Amino acid sequence: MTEQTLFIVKPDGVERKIAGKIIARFEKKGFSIVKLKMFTFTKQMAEEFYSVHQSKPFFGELVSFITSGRVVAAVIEGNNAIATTRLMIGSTKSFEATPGTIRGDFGLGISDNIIHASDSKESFEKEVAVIFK
Ligand code: 3AN
Repeated sequence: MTEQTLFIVKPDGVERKIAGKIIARFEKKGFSIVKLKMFTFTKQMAEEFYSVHQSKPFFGELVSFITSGRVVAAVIEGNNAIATTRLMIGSTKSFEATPGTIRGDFGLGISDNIIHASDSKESFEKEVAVIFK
């Protein structure tokens, strides 16, 4: 089933100059890049993007981290894109993420966990509207 999803290399990934390596993993897997953009989140965009987490204790930290530097956002397309991309990024807590996943290979953080990816078709549609409007 061909579908699209969105991922974002977070400020820590861009700062560490691994955005290219991360994009290359998705290309190597067979996904096509449909849209690609480097930008810095405004506070307003970040609050909208992460609105499902508004009531969580880490919401402030989330917004402050994602707005802290440039990010690279991509829309990619391919078979089973949403679930496969979630497998490729690994668990939220990078220090627990399986080696071989992006978080498992590149980091140890939670807020600074290198990459975001949409977790459902509904999230994708909402997120793409915030970033590529
Ligand atoms: P994922 O990015 O794996 O889908 P979510 O949706 O549970 O994870 O959380 C969204 C983002 O919130 C994560 N990428 C992470 O940066 C941050 N986050 C999640 N849990 C925590 C936590 N306990 N402390 C700080 N930040 C967190």
